[in-house]
Amino acid sequence: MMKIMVINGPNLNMLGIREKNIYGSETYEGLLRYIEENCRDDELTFRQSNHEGDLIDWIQEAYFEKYDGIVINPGGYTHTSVALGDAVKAVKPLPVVEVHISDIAEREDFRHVSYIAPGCIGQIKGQGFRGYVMAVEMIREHLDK
Ligand code: CA2
Repeated sequence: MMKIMVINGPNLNMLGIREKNIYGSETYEGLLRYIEENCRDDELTFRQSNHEGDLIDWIQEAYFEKYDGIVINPGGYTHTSVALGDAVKAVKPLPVVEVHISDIAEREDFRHVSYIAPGCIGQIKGQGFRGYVMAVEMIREHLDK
């Protein structure tokens, strides 16, 4: 059993309300239920905030509270936040996996850049909600090695 923090960044609480063509029609609550149901063996802590500093505080909390890993969808901060990228690097060797519901490589150019990815053990994009479950599995495989 792993202790994993699942962090969602800005606007992900709006899932299922708008932009259903891009992110699907399921809500944020539906996302949490989906992850729970598919990661029954693990102890998951869910966090969501629209504020950059909250995300940084939680990354540090996961480190100090000895979590086994972090799954993070940093939302739009992915493409802007040096501070969030630094936070991920600061908690090394805690494994962090970056997740995007949509395929950011197939969208606008400004979404092709990630300030978070360099500190992560992996990035999963374009797999919908399943990406979060794949990220937990990626952490498990990383720790098993
Ligand atoms: O594909 C993803 O998961 C993203 O991280 C989602 C971010 C976006 O800025 C990234 O480039 C890719 C945005 C999340 C906004 O979610 C909404 C959901 C419903 C309605 C409006 C926004």
